[in-house]
Amino acid sequence: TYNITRPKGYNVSFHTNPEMEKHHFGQTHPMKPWRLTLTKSLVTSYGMSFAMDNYVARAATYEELNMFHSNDYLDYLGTAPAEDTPRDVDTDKEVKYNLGGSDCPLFYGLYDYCSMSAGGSLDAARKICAKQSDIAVSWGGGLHHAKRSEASGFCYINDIVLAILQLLRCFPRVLYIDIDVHHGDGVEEAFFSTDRVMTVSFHKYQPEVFFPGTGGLEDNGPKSEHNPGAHHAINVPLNDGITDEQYEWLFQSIIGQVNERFRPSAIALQCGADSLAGDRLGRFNLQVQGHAACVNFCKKLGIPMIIFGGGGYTPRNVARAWAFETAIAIDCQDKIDPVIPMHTPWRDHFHHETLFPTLEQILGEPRANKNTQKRLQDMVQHVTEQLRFVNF
Ligand code: ZLV
Ligand code: CA
Ligand code: ZN
Repeated sequence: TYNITRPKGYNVSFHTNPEMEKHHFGQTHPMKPWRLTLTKSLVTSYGMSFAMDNYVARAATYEELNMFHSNDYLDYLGTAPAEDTPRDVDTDKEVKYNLGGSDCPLFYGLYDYCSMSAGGSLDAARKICAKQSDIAVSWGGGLHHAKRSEASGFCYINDIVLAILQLLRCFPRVLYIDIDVHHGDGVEEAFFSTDRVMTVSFHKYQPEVFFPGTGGLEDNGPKSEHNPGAHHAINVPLNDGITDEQYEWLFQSIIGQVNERFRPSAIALQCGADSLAGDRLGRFNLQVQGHAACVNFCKKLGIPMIIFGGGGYTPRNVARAWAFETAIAIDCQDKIDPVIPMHTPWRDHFHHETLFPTLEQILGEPRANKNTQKRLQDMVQHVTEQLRFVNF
């Protein structure tokens, strides 16, 4: 029934590692690597795999992880537990590296999980650099909070930073865009002092209440004008309940301007799906269509791009969004039937049986929208003023 063909004039690559999906953060932890299995199930059932180059990426090596992360941190990460095996716990180090708490538990196979996530994103970056791919997809990546020597917010290894470092070997300027509901603090920090990477994060902002509490409108990079990174961090702090219509307007106004001033030669787009309505941790009212419109807008800029996953804690909605965004990447979004194919494995998980459930189906009663149009306009104005300082 589906006749999904390769996109005309460009090439899409899809980077996965099915071993990654088998890892567990623990019964009550919201991060479920299994959502990747559900995503792959939809992508395959719609026949999209025939339209892309599919790669099972090798795990990243220690040396590759070491391009961003410190030796002492990686060495401790490497001691992550084997189930029921006694090990030396160094409490001081666990505190220092933020490992073993409830956000970043030390679970069985942790090091493998991290190196596979990074392996997929690095593979994506290599294919973009080699011009073998124009849009490379790494749904197992997007772990934007990890720091050089510290785990944070379910993220241990910052695969995005590693992939961008790879892109910087062959492209003069990389634009990082982050539509996860959380602030992309780890990526922002890593490239804080360079004018070769501009970072733009859209997120819920309510310090002291919502993680990680950084990313205010006025936080635009180093305060010293002598630092090349000045004005190269853009933050779009939002309130609960933002709608598709507002988000699309904001995204297009901001990214449109950023593209004109910064002229990126490659894009890294983090597509955290916790910005969708009904997410277990998120607070927005975005539907798959509004989330995916961001991917479509970036695609139409015609610049080589890596698409990463990220957050997303209601697995059925994560899979819907990432499958539809894969369809946008291969330009078959108008060909696919919103009714989820009958032969889709785990089809009963999608209880509305459609790729696009209505807000009412997702939420019952939609969440109150606390974003005024005036505030959104002021934010666009602020970004316009920041970008006056940006000249490549
Ligand atoms: O989606 O967590 O609020 C990329 C991403 O951006 C916190 N963490 C931290 C700061 C001190 N705490 C509380 C500790 C929480 C313990 C475990 C949960 C368990 C069950 C349900 C929700 C949470 C939770 N944790 C909700 N928000 C947090 C954040 C971390 C959010 C990371 C987002 C990661 C993958
Ligand atoms: Ca974000
Ligand atoms: Zn998130």
